[in-house]
Amino acid sequence: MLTRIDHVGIACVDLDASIAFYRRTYGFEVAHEEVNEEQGVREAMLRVNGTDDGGATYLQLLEPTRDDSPVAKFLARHGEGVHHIAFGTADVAGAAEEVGGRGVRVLDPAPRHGSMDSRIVFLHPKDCGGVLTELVQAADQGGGRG
Ligand code: CMX
Ligand code: CO
Repeated sequence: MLTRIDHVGIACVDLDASIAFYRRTYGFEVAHEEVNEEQGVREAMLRVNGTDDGGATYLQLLEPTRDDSPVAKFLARHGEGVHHIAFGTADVAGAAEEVGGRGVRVLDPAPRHGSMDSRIVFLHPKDCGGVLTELVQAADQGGGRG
C-alpha cells in the first residue's frame, strides 16, 4: 500500500536561507519550488534519491505564507524543525480509506493538490504517535500528485 518515503517536511522561517543551508552543507539542489495557497506554504523540494518504484525521495522545506496556516502555528509553538513525514503510494484515495478503516483520523475527505501535481491526504498526528503523516500519490503514478 505504502511503498516508500516520499518526503520529510521541514518547517522554516526563511525558505531561501534554508535552501542555502542544505545546498552548502549537503549539496542538495532544488528540484521544484511553488506556492500552495490552500496549504499556506511557500515550499521547495530538494531531491535526495531515486526509488525503485520510479519515484523519488525529497526534503520539503516549508515557509508559511499566512499566520493562521498549519506551518505558521507549528513554528510559533515549536520553532523550526521536522513538521511531517510523507509516505508514497500508487493509490492515495485507497490508502487513506484503508488507514482510516484502522481508526486513524483522515484530515482530508478527498485528496488535495500537493507539490509537483501530486495528490495528498493528511492523517492526524494524535492518531499517529505524535507524527503528522501525509500520504502522497505522485503525478506520474496514476493520478495528479500531492
Ligand atoms: N506534528 C505533530 N503534532 C502536531 C503537529 C505536527 N506537525 N501540528 C500540531 N500538532 C499537535 C500539537 O502539538 C497539539 O498537541 P497538544 O494538544 O498535545 O498540544 C495538537 O496537534 C493541536 O495543535 P494545534 O497547534 O492546535 O493545531 P491544529 O489542531 O489547529 O492543527 C493539524 C493540527 C495537524 C490538524 C493541522 O496542522 C493540519 O491540518 N495539518 C495538515 C496540513 C498541513 O500541515 N499542511 C502543511 C504542509 C503542506 C504539504 O506538505 O504539502
Ligand atoms: Co508534505
